[in-house]
Amino acid sequence: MSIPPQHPPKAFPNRPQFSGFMKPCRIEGEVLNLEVHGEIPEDIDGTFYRVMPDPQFSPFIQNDPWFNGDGSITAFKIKDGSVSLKQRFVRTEKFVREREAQGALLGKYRNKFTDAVKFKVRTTANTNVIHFNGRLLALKEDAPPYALNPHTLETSGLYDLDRQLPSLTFTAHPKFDPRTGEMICFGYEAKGDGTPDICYYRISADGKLLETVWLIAPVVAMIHDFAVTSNWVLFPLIPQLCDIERMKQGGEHWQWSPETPFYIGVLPRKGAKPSDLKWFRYQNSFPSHVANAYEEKSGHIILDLGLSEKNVFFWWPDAQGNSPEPSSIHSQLTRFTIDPKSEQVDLTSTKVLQSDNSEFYRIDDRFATKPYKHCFFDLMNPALGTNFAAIMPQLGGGYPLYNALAHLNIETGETEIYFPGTTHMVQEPVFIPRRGSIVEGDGYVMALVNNYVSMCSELHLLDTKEFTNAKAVILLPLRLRPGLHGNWVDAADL
Ligand code: V55
Ligand code: FE
Repeated sequence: MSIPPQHPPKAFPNRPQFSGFMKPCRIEGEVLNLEVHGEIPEDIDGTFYRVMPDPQFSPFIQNDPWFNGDGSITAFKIKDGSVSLKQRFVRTEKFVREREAQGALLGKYRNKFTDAVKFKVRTTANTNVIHFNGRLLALKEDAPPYALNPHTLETSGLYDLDRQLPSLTFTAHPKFDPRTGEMICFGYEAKGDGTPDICYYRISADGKLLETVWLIAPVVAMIHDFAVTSNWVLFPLIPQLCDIERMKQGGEHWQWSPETPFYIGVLPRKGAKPSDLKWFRYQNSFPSHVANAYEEKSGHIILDLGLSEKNVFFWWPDAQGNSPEPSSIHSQLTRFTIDPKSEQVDLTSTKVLQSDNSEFYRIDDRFATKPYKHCFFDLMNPALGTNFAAIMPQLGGGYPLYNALAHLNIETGETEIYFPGTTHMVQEPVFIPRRGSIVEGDGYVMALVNNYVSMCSELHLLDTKEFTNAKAVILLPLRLRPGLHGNWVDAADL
């Protein structure tokens, strides 16, 4: 297929994912001294980086999903109680060539057969932004990272680890060992579209490739997030499957498969052979993000992640075209206990840690891979009092909505809720440790909030000692589209 760009660029489609709060933002720039209501504690000194999919141009294909927008990075720098923001698009090959052409060239989400031109790398770099080895890395699971300058947000280019990168792909959810700073990574469809190959690799804090293990998945499935303990890594396969023949015919990269179990691959974290990989199975379900994983004294693995009976990615239906009504999707923070030595690979029981519909689990990252008890996340509970009728015309669509932030104490089972307002929705939170404190969960939680009356974004800052009230609300003079992931980077580490 080859559809040339339109001159002048055409308007965005009249569809939910391009309407209301979801209208593309497309702004690059800087705002100093954002308006602060309340007070920002003096010990907060660092930058909150986050990324959103934000299409530079209107797509030439039908019903382009939110996940296909160009990666735009926002950096909120906080120092001495004041906040500034900077925002830049990642200069991906796609972005640069479309700007030259003055219109969309890339076709469907992860389907190169629908592009108007041939790309070397198709990625939009729109899913996560991490700080590693002096660089900011903009990640999407279909390609290597793009590296950016953490101060200017200028793109320096693809990050290939000085040509050491073993895989064509790099997860948007690498994990970090809190003690060594080692980055634990993988890529799936690692030998190209439709391949069952998984490449597992570890990178030292100073950017040296430590180990590579090539693996084969039982099905070509999306592996969006994964989990790491002291001695194991776990790969949860989402039953969204890829079929290269369907792609060649111009179809979708992904199709929901109700017949496919939820597979969890378990591999020793260090020194593994491909034959050490063991596939556990659970009934067909949708694993969303991982909160954390660790080992019990017995050697059993605890894996905490979001789990839904229905297809969370409702915009990629099953072979019959069926997908759930978005508001009927309910994902719960769920605990699997896995004996990695067991010959019994069929998992039959789980424990729901928190029963509300939730997503975007974050922890005190100093406790990643280790026993932990504090989890922060987004939840949707209509009973909290959101005025849906008032905000409906501006909601837009094509992505899930969450109306509150939660703090779960896993030990006591108690959940504290922060409700940002009756005409607001929340984005993914980040945790900021309190300066000088080594107590798990002692610090602050920050999240972007969509205000559907002002139609602008806000940053809400909470102290975990008083979670239900905001310590500060920082008003932005602009609307940022819903994003995916972000991270807090302390000034001392920049
Ligand atoms: C996710 C997001 C993506 C993607 C695949 O949240 C999975 C999950 C923003 O793009 O391409
Ligand atoms: Fe994610």
